[in-house]
Amino acid sequence: MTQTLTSNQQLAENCQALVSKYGLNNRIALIQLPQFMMGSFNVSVARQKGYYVFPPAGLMYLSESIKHRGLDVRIIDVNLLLLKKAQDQEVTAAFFLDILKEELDAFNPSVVGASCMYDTGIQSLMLTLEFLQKENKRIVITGGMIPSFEYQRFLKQELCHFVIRGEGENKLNMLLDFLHTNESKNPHLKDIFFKHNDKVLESQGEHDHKSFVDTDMIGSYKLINLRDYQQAGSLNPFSRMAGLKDKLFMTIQRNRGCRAHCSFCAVREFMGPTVRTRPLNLVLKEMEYLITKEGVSHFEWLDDDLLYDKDELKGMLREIIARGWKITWSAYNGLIVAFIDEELLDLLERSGCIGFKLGIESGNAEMLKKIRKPGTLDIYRKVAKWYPKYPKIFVGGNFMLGFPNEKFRQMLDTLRLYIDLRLDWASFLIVQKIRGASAFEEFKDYFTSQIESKGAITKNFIPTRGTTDGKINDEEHIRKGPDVFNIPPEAECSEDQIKEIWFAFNLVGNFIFHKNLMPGGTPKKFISWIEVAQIGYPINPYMQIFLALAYTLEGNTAKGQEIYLLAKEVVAKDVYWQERFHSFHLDSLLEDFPTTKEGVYKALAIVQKPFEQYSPIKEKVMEEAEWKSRWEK
Ligand code: B12
Ligand code: SF4
Repeated sequence: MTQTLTSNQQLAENCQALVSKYGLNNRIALIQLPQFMMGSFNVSVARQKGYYVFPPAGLMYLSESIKHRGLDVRIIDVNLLLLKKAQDQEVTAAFFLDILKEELDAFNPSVVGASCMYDTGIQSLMLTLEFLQKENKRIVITGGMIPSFEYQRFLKQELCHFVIRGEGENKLNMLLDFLHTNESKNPHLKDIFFKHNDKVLESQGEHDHKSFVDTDMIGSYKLINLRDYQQAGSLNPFSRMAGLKDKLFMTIQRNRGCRAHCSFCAVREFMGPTVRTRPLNLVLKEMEYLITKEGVSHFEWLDDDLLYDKDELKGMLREIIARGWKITWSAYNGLIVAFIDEELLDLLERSGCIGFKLGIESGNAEMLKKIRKPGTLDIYRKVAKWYPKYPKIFVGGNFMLGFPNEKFRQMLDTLRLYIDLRLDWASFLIVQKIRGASAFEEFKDYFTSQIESKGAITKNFIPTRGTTDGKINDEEHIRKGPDVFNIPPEAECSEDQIKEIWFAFNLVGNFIFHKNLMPGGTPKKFISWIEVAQIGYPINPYMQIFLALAYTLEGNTAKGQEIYLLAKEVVAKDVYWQERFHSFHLDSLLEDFPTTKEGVYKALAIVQKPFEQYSPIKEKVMEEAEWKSRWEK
C-alpha cells in the first residue's frame, strides 16, 4: 500500500539524502527510449526508414516547463541515435544501451529522467533503469504511461528514485524545487512517488491536470534536430506518403485528454476526466514557426480527441487555409466518428489533410456497447457515405480483434463492416491488455508477469510486426488459412488462433476485396499506401503481388511485371509463403499473372470466390466512380 503524506517532509528528507549521496550539478538529461520492439529489430527495415521515429514531444514539454530554472537540459533520444547508427552499421537493438552510456558519460547529468509510454517499451525501460541502478551515480526519475501504473514495483526494486505519475510538467518542477532548495513555493502536488524507510510514499497536495494549456513549445525545438528525424525513420505510413526524401515532419498537439471512456483505453485514467485545449494562437504560432523557420511541411496530430471543440477546430482549419501554407497533415490517432460532419471533411481536405484513421474498433453492435465506444453501426454507415466525396483524403479505420470474451461471430461482423464501409484501409489490431483500462482490471497477474519477465512476454498488436521476418508463428492445433472461417460462431478464441484470424481478415479485407482493386476503384490510392506500408515488411510477397495487380490496373504493366517477379522469387524460396499462397488460392496469380485490366478483374474474381459472402462491395464501388473522376481532375 502506498501511504499518502500529511506533509512533504519525507519528500524533503529523501531529496536531501539523494543530493548528499550523488551531488547536484545543473545538468538534467531526459531520455527517449526505442519505439520498436527489441526482439523484432531488423536493420534492413531501419535502412528503409521503416521504424517509428517520433520526436520526443513529452520530453520537449517537460524541458519547456523547466526552462525558467536555467538548467542545462539535454534530450537523449536513443531511439533516434540507434536508428541513425543502423543506417550504415550492423547494430543490434541492445546497442541502444551503449549509446546511452556514451551520451551520459559525455554530458554527466546528476538528474536523469526516462520516459516509457507503452508495453513494448518495458523491456528497454527496465534495461535502462537496471543500468542506471548499477551505475549508481545519478538521481533517477521515470514517468509516462507504464511507470505511472508500475510505480510500486519499480520503487520497491529500487530501479529508480522517483516515479512521476501522469502529466509531468508541474510535478517535475515541484520535485526539482525540493532537490534544489528542499522546499517548493508553488502549490504542492500529488503523484510524485518515492521510497522512504522501506515504504512507497506519495507526495501530498492537489491532483494536477492543468499542465499544457498555455505552453509555448517553440523554445524546445533547439533541443532537437528535425532533419535527423527525417533521415532516420518516419512517423507512420502517412508521413511516408507525404514524402520521405525531402519533407521534414513534426508532431503537434492541440488537446490533451478525451471525452470518451472506452473500456480498453487508459487515456482518461492517465490524463484525467477533462479535455484541455491549447489556445488557437499558440498552436498556429508553433505551426508557423515550424513551417517558416524549421522547414516543416508535414504535421501529425498527437491529440487523443482531435475533434474536441469542433467549432474552434474548424476555425483553426479555416485559418490554415487562409494562410495558404503549403503543408500536408494527418491524424493517425483514430478520430471519433460520431463527431465528423461534411463541413469538417471539406475543411480537412482543403487545409492539407492527406489521411486520418477512425476509431471504429468493432462491427458488432453489442460489442460496441460493451466497450463503451462512442459510435454505433448506423453512425459509422451514415458518415461512411461522405468519405468518397473527399477522395484526396486516405481514410483508414482501426479495428480490434480479441476483446475479452469476444466470440468469433462478433469478429466476423468486424470484417463485414470494414468491407461494407469501403474505407481505404483497415488496421486490424489485436487487443492488448493495457494498464489503467477498465476492461483489463482483472489481468493484474499478466501485468505482474510482464514486469517480472522484464517485458519479454509483451506481444505486438500487429502479429507480423512482432517477429524479425514478418511471419507469424506456425502453431499446431489451430485453424489456419481460410479454415479460420470454419471456427464455430460462438467460439472464444485463443491468442494464437486470433493471430491466424488476424492474418485471414487482413488478407481478405485489405487485399482480396480491396475496393480500389475492383471495377470503379482507385488503384492509385492502393499503390500509394502499399508502397509506403511495405517498407515495414520488406519481404511480404502478398503485399507485392497485390501491388503488382494495382500497377497493372493503372496501365503500368512493366512495373506490375517487375513486382510480380519479385513476389514469385520470394515465394519460390520459402515454404511458409508457399503454404500461405496455396491456402488462399493466391498461387493462381503466381502461375498466370494478368497483364491487362480485364485480366486483373478476372484473376481476382477467382481468388474472391470462396470468400464472396463477406463482400457486398462491388456495387458500392461503382457508385464511387463519379467521385473518382472529380479527384482525377
Ligand atoms: C505518439 C504515440 C506513439 C508513438 C511513439 C511515442 C513515444 N514518445 O514513444 C508510436 C507511434 C511509436 C506509438 C506506438 C504505440 N503506442 Co502510442 N501513442 C502515441 C500518442 C498518440 C502520443 C504520445 C505523445 O507524444 N503525447 C504527447 C506528450 C506531450 O505527452 P506524453 O508523451 O504522454 O508525455 C507526458 C507524460 O506522459 C509525462 N511523461 C512522459 N515521459 C516522462 C518522463 C519523465 C521523467 C517524467 C517526469 C514525465 C514523463 O509527462 C509528459 C508531459 O506531460 C499516445 C496518445 C496520446 N495522445 O498521448 C499514444 C499512446 C501512448 N500509445 C499507446 C499504445 C498502446 C501504443 C502501442 C503499444 C499500440 C498502438 N495501438 O498504438 C504502440 C507500440 C509501438 C511499438 N513500438 O510496437 C497508448 C498507451 C496506453 C497504455 N496504457 O499503454 C496511448 C496512450 C494511446 C491510446 N489511446 O491508448 N505511440
Ligand atoms: S475515443 Fe480513443 S482516446 Fe478516447 S477513450 Fe476511446 S480509445 Fe481512448
